[in-house]
Amino acid sequence: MTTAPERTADLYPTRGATEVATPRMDPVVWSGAGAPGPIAAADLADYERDGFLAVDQLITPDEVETYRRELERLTTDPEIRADERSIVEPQSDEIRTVFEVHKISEVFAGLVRDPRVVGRARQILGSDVYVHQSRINVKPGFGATGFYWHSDFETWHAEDGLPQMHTVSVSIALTRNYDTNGGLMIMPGSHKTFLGCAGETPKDNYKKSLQMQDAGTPSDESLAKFADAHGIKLFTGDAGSATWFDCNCMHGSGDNITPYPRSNVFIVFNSVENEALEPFAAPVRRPDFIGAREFNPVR
Ligand SMILES: O=C(O)CCC(=O)C(=O)O
Ligand SMILES: [Fe+2]
Repeated sequence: MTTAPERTADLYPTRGATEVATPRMDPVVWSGAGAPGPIAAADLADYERDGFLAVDQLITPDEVETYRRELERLTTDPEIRADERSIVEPQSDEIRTVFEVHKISEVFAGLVRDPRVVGRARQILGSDVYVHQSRINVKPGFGATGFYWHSDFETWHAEDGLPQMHTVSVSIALTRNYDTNGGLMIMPGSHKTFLGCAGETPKDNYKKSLQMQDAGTPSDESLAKFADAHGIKLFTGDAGSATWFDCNCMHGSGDNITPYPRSNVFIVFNSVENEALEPFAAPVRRPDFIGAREFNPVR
């Protein structure tokens, strides 16, 4: 098994024989208090405590239209459908996710560079940032499957080699999030504990885990403990609203059996000071379109 070089201590052990909880060793907000940026000081303090920050209207209705059209174009283009970047629903065979949209679409590349977007990421992480992953998620309704509970950092550490919790995600709603159509749920405050999961990572785990999570899945007992301690918050809001959340939040989403689609664009910013190393707990790296290996700062 390939492991990270000896000199890089593994702060967050995972995928061993048993589940292990480790207290977070890293800051949540990496810039000093009062650091300039689009996020107000009080909101930054809430983000530190809860691990997330909801923004009611990050982009305007006109912009939502632009991004929604682009999502439509990408998910109906046969060439993109055939590309390895596209993941389809296990049941219906419909496109569920397209990765690396900031590379295959000028429109989404522009969104990443938008000061309202990258500015908040820089402010939270206190440094220049690059895109570790970007994707559009489509939950068309009438039975699209959800994402089981997980910490993104658990996977990015184990399988992509991110050494520290110096990473933030933004999920921008392109359709309205009701309380019924499979919206994002986060356990507030869960980002302060790292839950190392039990079980070795199979080779090519990502192919399966992108459709249905297996390795890197917390036990029922731990999820119950986390939920009792932290509660569960569901994010609702209009298209154009956004949820910023720390890489170690325990989060997931349910199936969408309503007729109302739920689509979003999802961008993961990592600090340039936290470049991906070798996987900490997996035999091989995941492909670059899932975990970037170019660390060029967003300009
Ligand atoms: O937006 C969602 O439903 C959750 C997606 C998610 O957790 C992920 O893409 O890692
Ligand atoms: Fe996630």
